[in-house]
Amino acid sequence: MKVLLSVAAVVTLFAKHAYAGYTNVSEVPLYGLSPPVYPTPEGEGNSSPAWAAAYTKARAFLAQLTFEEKLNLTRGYTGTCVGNLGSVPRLNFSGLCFEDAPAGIRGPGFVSAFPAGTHLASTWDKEYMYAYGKTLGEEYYGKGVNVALGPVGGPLGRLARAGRNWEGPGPDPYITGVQMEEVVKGMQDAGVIACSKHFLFNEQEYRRLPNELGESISSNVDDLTLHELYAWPFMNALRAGTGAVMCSYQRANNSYACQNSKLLNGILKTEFGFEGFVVSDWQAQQSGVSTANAGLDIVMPDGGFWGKNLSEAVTNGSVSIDRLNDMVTRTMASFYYLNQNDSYPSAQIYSPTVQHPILDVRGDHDKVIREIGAAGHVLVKNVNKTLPLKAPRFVSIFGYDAEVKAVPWTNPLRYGGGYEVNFGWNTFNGTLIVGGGSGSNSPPYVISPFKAIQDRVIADRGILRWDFFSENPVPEANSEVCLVFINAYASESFDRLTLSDEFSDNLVLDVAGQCANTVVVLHSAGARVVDAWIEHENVTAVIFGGLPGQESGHALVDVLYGDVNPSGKLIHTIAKKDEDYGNLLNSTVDQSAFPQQNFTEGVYIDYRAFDRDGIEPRFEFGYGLSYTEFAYSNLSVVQSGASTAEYPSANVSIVQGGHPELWDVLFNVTASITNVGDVAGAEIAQLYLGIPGAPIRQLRGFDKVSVQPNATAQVSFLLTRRDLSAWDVVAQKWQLQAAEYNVTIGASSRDLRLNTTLQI
Ligand SMILES: *[C@@H]1O[C@H](CO)[C@@H](O)[C@H](O)[C@H]1NC(C)=O
Ligand SMILES: *[C@@H]1O[C@H](CO)[C@@H](O)[C@H](O)[C@H]1NC(C)=O
Ligand SMILES: *[C@@H]1O[C@H](CO)[C@@H](O)[C@H](O)[C@H]1NC(C)=O
Ligand SMILES: *[C@@H]1O[C@H](CO)[C@@H](O)[C@H](O)[C@H]1NC(C)=O
Ligand SMILES: *[C@@H]1O[C@H](CO)[C@@H](O)[C@H](O)[C@H]1NC(C)=O
Ligand SMILES: *[C@@H]1O[C@H](CO)[C@@H](O)[C@H](O)[C@H]1NC(C)=O
Ligand SMILES: *[C@@H]1O[C@H](CO)[C@@H](O)[C@H](O)[C@H]1NC(C)=O
Ligand SMILES: *[C@@H]1O[C@H](CO)[C@@H](O)[C@H](O)[C@H]1NC(C)=O
Ligand SMILES: *[C@@H]1O[C@H](CO)[C@@H](O)[C@H](O)[C@H]1NC(C)=O
Ligand SMILES: *[C@@H]1O[C@H](CO)[C@@H](O)[C@H](O)[C@H]1NC(C)=O
Ligand SMILES: *[C@@H]1O[C@H](CO)[C@@H](O)[C@H](O)[C@H]1NC(C)=O
Ligand SMILES: CC(=O)N[C@H]1CO[C@H](CO)[C@@H](O)[C@@H]1O
Repeated sequence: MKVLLSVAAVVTLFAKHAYAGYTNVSEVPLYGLSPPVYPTPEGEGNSSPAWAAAYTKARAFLAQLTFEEKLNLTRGYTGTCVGNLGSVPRLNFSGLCFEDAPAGIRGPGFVSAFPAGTHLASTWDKEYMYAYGKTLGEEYYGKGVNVALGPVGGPLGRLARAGRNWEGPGPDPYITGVQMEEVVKGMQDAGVIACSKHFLFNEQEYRRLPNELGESISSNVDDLTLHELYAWPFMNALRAGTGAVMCSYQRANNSYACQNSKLLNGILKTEFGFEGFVVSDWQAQQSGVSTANAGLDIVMPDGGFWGKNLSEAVTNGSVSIDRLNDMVTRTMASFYYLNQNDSYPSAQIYSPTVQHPILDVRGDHDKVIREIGAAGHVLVKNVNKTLPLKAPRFVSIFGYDAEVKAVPWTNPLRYGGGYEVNFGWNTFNGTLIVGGGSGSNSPPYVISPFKAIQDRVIADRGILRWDFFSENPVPEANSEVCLVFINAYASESFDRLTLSDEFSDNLVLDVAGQCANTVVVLHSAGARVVDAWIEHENVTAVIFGGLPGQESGHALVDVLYGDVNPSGKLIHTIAKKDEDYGNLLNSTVDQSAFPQQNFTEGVYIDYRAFDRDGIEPRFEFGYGLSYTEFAYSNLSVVQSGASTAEYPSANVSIVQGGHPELWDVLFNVTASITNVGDVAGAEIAQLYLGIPGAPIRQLRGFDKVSVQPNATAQVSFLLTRRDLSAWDVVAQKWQLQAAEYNVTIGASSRDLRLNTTLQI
């Protein structure tokens, strides 16, 4: 692929490495502007033999198409799927079916409701991440869906109250990258094209689209932050082979993301060597010629600004025929890359108002959903071994979040909320298993906490008392344990107004005031502050239950009763109060015609900011308790044979995912983890790296090991060239520094157990 000299290189000549001389990145010349990068590099299939073979087939297919047929493969039509690519009936090509979403197919029956992305991330378990992608992919395959609209790696979670933070892993790019990579692999091993989204900087819902006030919000992000934070996880998704990428709604450096040539032609298709196709988010296209030339390949859900206009634009030369051919070649290459020409099932998505045959694609996915559900629960408080419960005979249950529903649903397809439910929390809507909007799913059933606990209490020959509605329930004096269930809802299309709500806090305080053994379970779509009651002497245990999907109650009971020893850890910082997130709390509520959101904090979001500013969180990133305890020892760092030259070699071709040497392993770091408690458990050991000039600690590895009591297991972290590099804005390359790097192994980002340094 051609090397394009980007204006970013010119912009950044003012600065060496970081933006030297500037304390405020928004004062760097041309900040907030998006340099032009044209033309779109043609997809070539150079990344691997599989891509090369796919391109050969795609070109042969293209060669048979008429002009009209080519145009048909760049746009959506109304149909049974959420997105329906035009067809070529003459050649028996029936188009491609696109469906939502990242946590389960949204809409049809007989599909599973998986845990949300944030819940999966809380497991810190690569095998679960892969299994999630694989089983979810099997469901898409079973329904004949060609393109699954996930996984999500953006929003990353810059703003604590942003509405869609729960769809993807969380505000750390490393764990987000690992999860995207594993989910893409799993989905595509099942045969479905993964569509990694949203590219890029879709960090708030407020004014994400143009409206009567004016254009959408512009996320203004400097080049270093683009690379080290927001685009980082997409590199993993691309390396894993993602066949599609979705461009986002909002503007990026004042140019709409779906017509942003720097992002699509420059970063994605040149620097990251993307071979597949870019599809617009639904109605995200804001112009015709500009989107085509900036690298958009498919517009959804209809013809948008293309259709007849694209035909005219190609005819009059505003868009080249090569660009049109490239759009179609890229799309068909992904189709062939996944071997979808080889007896892929035809799409069977029906409207719920039409009687149709049953197509059950769930297999035994409930098992892995339950396991991931349990592994994603995070125990944050457990006084005097309150948990696990020891077969209590008198159990009291309180709170709207304990049972499936308390009032009739207004829309049965939008379980747990949706676009239409515009409030920051949902008092009486029942237990929360997933957030709202297009990232929601369609549960075949929901195991509520109440159901699962009741089954367990019955087996223990106990009794239950419950009250889901009162604001001031009265526990019976005989209660051995009082379980209080609350939640924090969030959805696509609006940002949250608070990180807690008074109704729920009062409910906890009310129960705790009367019950000496109060256990709080909190289902939340994003961070939720808990300081109103966390230190209450009667609140003896607290579980962040996340968004666990259809097996919610089972997964919880597995943890509550100790059948599964909790090992989940927080994937975002829980602050003591909303304001501790500072400027990273709210979305920008800019009423101007060209609203701006300057990402002047750079890479300092979540724990990076709390560490820099010395703000003590309530629970830090990476925190979570177990029913046992672990000791850390034997830290060792072994350098591999790979080159530690300052930059990756110049004369190596880019493959999908970027420069291949970025993935060379330079160091192997190992440590020993000993279970010093009395029950078996799993520990997630975390590696934080101190790169000179960067935040004091950044996650660059994690490893989960199961360890029997008194036994020791080894954890290992492989540090790649990219892990150790900083983005050099002048050279436009990842760069190692001849310096000392701090290596810290911890049980969380603040519970640091082992230290060493490595020298490059
Ligand atoms: C950074 O500079 C911009 C533009 O001059 C200004 O609006 C903003 O307030 C500055 N931010 C800080 C934190 O100084
Ligand atoms: C954002 O940055 C631009 C460019 O430096 C500056 O003009 C503007 O005032 C900044 N906006 C805010 C809200 O800081
Ligand atoms: C374009 O796709 C639509 C929808 O599938 C189909 O009805 C139409 O026949 C196709 N047009 C051509 C030229 O093949
Ligand atoms: C399209 O399918 C029909 C029916 O299966 C078959 O007869 C025909 O040969 C196919 N055409 C092409 C171009 O593959
Ligand atoms: C924990 O148990 C010990 C011993 O029974 C007791 O002294 C202590 O008060 C308990 N702590 C709390 C916070 O309940
Ligand atoms: C804790 O619960 C007991 C009832 O068991 C109650 O008497 C006491 O006041 C509660 N403590 C607080 C601080 O509310
Ligand atoms: C933004 O945050 C502040 C607290 O820091 C709060 O007072 C204000 O109401 C918030 N605005 C919105 C729109 O949420
Ligand atoms: C890393 O080192 C450990 C301990 O020597 C070893 O078991 C493991 O295989 C190494 N991993 C790689 C990829 O070299
Ligand atoms: C490494 O840690 C030491 C001690 O905390 C600190 O002074 C130094 O700045 C750190 N170096 C880097 C590169 O983060
Ligand atoms: C662990 O080792 C200690 C000391 O040797 C021993 O007392 C204890 O019983 C062992 N625990 C288990 C669960 O094996
Ligand atoms: C790691 O190094 C820092 C700085 O020297 C020190 O404060 C800390 O105690 C060390 N941690 C461990 C676990 O050794
Ligand atoms: C669909 C539904 O029941 N929505 C309710 C959820 O809870 C809120 C807040 O109490 C109510 O206002 C909604 O009507």
